Amino acid sequence: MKLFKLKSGIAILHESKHYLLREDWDLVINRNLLHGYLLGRLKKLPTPDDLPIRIENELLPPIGSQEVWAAGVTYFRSREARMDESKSSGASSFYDLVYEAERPELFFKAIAQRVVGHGGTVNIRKDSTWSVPEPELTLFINSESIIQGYTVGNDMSSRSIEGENPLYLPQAKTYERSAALGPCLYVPSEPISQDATISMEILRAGEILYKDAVQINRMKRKHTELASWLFRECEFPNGCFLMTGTCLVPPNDFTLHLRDRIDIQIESIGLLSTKVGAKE
Ligand code: DO4
Ligand code: MG
Repeated sequence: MKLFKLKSGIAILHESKHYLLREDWDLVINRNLLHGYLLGRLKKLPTPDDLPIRIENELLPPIGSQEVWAAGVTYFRSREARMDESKSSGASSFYDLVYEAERPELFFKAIAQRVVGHGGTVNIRKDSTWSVPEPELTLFINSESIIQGYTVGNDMSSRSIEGENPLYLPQAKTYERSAALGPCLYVPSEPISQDATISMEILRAGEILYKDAVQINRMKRKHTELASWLFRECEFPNGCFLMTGTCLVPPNDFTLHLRDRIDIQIESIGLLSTKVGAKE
C-alpha cells in the first residue's frame, strides 16, 4: 500500500485503486500497526471513482513534522569513497573505523522545511566544488521505534566540504533543499525485501551521465539496528525518517550542475525525480 501526501489529504493506493483520506498526515502515519489500520480505514472510504483529485497536481513530500536523520558508511562503497576524498585531511581512518564499529554513524539531516518531494528541486551549495546526490532507502520509524514504512531518499552532499575536514559534515549535508523524499510512503505488510534494487540516473540536457543500480542487501547493518541506535536517547513523538546510507557513488570526476535531473528508483516504492538548483 502506498500513501501520497496531497494538499487536500492523503491518497492511498491499494491493489491499483486510489482512495482519499482527509486526515492529518502526522496522526495517520504514526498509528500503530499502520498497514492493518489502513486496511480497516479503506473499507469505509469512498470508492476510487469518487476520487476528486489528480495526484500529480497536488503531490507534497511524504513528511509532516518529522525530523530526517541519516546513517553513513553503511555500505563498503561509501567507506571507500569517503576514505578517498578525505586522504589529504588525514581523516581517512575514521571512515574505516566507523564502518567496523558497533556504533553506527548517525547524523541529523533535515527538518521538513528543507525537504523537497518528487518533481521538486534539490540544491547544490555555491561554496561547494564537488556535489553529488546520495540515493538512499529511507525508513519511516514510528514513535514506538517500529519501522512502519519506506520511501526513496536523496541525501544531497558536498564531497569537497566533507573531504576538507570531517568536522564540516553538517555543512556538507544540511542546507536549504538538501534532502529529497518521495514520491510516497510505502507501507507493506512485511518488511521490504532485502533483494529490492535501488537505482539512480543523472541526466544533463537529456543525456544520461551516470546510471547504476544495487540491491539493498549489500548494506552492512540491519534496518532495525539503525533504528534502535537512533531511539536510544531520542524521542520522536510523530516518528521520524532515517536515510540508510548510500552505495551508489558517481566517479570522482563527476559533480552535479544546475539543471541536471536526478532520478532515483526503488523497487516497490517508486520514482523520486528532482532537478538541481541553487539557493537564490
Ligand atoms: O560520513 C559521511 C556521510 C556518509 C553518508 O552520508 C553515506 O554513507 O551515505
Ligand atoms: Mg548519505
